[in-house]
Amino acid sequence: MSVIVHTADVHLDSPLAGLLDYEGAPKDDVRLATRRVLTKIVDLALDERADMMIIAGDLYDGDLRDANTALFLCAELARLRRAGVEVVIAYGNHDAESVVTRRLPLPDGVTVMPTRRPGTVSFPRVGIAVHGQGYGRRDVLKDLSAAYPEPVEGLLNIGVLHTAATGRDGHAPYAPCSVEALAARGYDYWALGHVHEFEILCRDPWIVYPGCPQGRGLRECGAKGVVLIETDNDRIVSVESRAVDVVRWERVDVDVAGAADRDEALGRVRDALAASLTAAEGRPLACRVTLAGACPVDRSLGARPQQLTDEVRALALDVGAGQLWIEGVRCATKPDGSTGNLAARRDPIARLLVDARAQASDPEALRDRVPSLGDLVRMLPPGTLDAEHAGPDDAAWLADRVAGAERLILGRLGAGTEAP
Ligand SMILES: [Mn+2]
Repeated sequence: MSVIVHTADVHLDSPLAGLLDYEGAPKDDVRLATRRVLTKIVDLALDERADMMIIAGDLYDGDLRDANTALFLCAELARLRRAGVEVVIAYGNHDAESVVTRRLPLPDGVTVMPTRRPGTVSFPRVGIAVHGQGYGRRDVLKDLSAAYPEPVEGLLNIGVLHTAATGRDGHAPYAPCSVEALAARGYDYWALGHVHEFEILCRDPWIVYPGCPQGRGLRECGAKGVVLIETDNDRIVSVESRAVDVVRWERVDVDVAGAADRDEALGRVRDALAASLTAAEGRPLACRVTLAGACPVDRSLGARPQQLTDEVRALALDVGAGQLWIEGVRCATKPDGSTGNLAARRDPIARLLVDARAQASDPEALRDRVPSLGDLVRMLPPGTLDAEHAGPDDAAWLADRVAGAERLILGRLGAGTEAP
């Protein structure tokens, strides 16, 4: 029986994108997360008495600023080699041969797959043959898998490939290939990398993305891990994802529909945060909290975004026992009608409302304002806008901003915070 650890997309020493820069926030935990997760992966491999670790690309995030990242990697891989664990690395787009110019020698016996053409490395001691090709340069646009060698008779055959497969949202379409073609190659397991979500593309044979082992922001939410493979008599008997992330990112959506007052709404936020913390199993948790639902306190919640954010951060300090951090708070609540029809009144507030709603319902008029808004958006730090929103080119995004502005203004004016 043998045990193989399959990981990819560690992006060692890449910065985490979340803005956790407030009093008491664990900036160092976040800064060092990708290193600590590599240590944890090596610990897991040693605990499980692994025979091999496969790293399917993007171990580095890009060219190295100094030697520290590479020295850290050497120290961790040397721990594996001292325990007799085979280590196989294939470069991806972020750590392509031509991208990383300041490499250091890796520990003795670490195998790096060739970059000019696919090759096979056999490890008869552990009964495994690994086939693969790493990236010579960043933008590999051809199907590398097409030229992968024949399987080796009598050994367990594993293909290593950094690939977007048939295309995945948010991932550059590098080394495209089809699941059918991979399955037809005759290997037992395809150890893929590049896509940051754990995904099993096929079970016969196994074709697997382990996902990145550490989320680096809200775009990489939820449990993150590596894949543990167990074999018996040159046959795969189990494939399992193991969470190894050291800081977790979550979107926490809180339904505050019908909340009668601010305390009730914040009480629901508290409950939701407590549940998320439990699910994170003791890890530090960084959350984006979104409040949604129709409620009488809509205007009050939306009127002062910073105050709401600070209140939720205060709750998190209480509930979280030093493990829970609020990346940001979004208020997406709606009025529940209890404040009456403000737009029907005969006053300046009604006029404002009618104007704002007319604009929100007219995509053409909104788009006329886009050039100036676009300049503002480009000045925002990366990650400020939600990834799922297209930005000012998107009519729904613009309408949403107008609705937010309406609530902000009405809240500040004190209009509709209580029934007239
Ligand atoms: Mn990649």
